[in-house]
Amino acid sequence: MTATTSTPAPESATAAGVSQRRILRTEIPGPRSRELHERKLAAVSAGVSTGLPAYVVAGQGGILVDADGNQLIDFGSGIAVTTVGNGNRRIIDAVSKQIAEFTHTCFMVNPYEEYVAVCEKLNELTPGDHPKRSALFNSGAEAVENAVKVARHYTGKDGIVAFDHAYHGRTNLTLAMTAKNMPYKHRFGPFASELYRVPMAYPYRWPGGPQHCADEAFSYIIDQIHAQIGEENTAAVIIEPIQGEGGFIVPPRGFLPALAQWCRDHDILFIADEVQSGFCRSGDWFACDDEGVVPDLMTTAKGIAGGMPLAAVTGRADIMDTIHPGGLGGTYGGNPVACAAALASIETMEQEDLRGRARQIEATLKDRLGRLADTYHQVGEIRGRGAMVAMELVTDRETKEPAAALTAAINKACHARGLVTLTCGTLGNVFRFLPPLSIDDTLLGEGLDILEEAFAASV
Ligand code: PLZ
Repeated sequence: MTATTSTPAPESATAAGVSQRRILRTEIPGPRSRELHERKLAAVSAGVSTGLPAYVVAGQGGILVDADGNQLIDFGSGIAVTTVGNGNRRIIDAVSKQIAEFTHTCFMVNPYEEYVAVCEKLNELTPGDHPKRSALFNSGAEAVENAVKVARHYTGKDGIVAFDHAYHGRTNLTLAMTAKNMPYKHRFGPFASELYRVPMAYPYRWPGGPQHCADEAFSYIIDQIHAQIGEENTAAVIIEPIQGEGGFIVPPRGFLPALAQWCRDHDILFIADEVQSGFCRSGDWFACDDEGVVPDLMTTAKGIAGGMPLAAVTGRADIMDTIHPGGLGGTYGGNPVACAAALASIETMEQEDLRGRARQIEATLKDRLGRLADTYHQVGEIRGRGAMVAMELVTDRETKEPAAALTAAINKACHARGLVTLTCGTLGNVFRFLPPLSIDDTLLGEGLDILEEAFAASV
């Protein structure tokens, strides 16, 4: 089965080099990758694991080339990072030019235009017409840390509310906000204090049923904040508008606007963590756009700079500007090469309508996954938006018992066939799709054919 329409990959994605075809020359991983993996085991901490140890030597559009010359179809984008695709001509040119000019000054010492231009773009593209300011950092976790710093400083309050199934990073403060124990938190505590967790509005598993999820979750959460923390002690509520690592959980319509409004009514900041869902991934610039939710602060990273490390906090000018000069920063934050990549990546998103492309990918994914669901009772739910779609697997649709072993088996079977796939979910039973938006329809269709094969071979 292949996708019905065939859209050629955007021009800048296929500028040179790697053919957009899956090629299997050896088993996966092949001998050269296995050799490299031996070296990895001897040199790299065991704590840093690799999902598919086929060592990459090149990448372009929807293809990753490994050390044995295999060409793998990429359905992961390095966890939602290479949204514009590897080998993007605009990024290569912008980064090469910037490297030749200068690579680093530290913006806090000697400033440069690229940093300012990225902040201008962020202020323009993020939700809301109000005056905004941004600050740049290196990683999603660092952006989240800084959003919390800003929220506490501005409100003079300590309490931060995060959700079940949340993922916000691996630093000590963000681990306190991340929900899942294994592998993230296990024996890494004690964690930062004044972090509180409330249930997520998770329609598929909401005890009262999906139709009651928005209202019941909202009232339960605000009651808990009132009773256990107190609005007057709560600085911010932080939420991923579509949860990423926790299982691509999409809150029901109405939940996010109600929560944002309640926060506004109680002088609590509403922080949207769009590190994974942002920058066209969900079919909008940001997942908040879908229901017109305007956060006070937003964190971004990943897709912003096409693989160069860059992250940001963007927020209301009155909040961001209460911080004293020197209160925010870091040696590398807003590195000029990363900023050049961000400007090129945002230009690509604008020029090639990658929001539209994400929606086309959503239609193809949902159509093909829907057919899988007609065949296999293990597909419990298909959800997500744009090129951020997942299926939750269960052993039985009635009991909704999570099928983590099956999820892992299908993932492995995809890998063996040259398809780079990722799983997620607190219970390890969610299969997620995060292809680069520069993938062409033929590769997307072939990847989904492989998924069907892998599913059939694993059930
Ligand atoms: N907030 C919503 O998705 C990173 C992590 C993978 P960093 N998600 C992928 C892993 O196992 O480490 C993420 C996210 C959301 C924050 C982060 C953290 O971003 O750039 O990894 O620090």
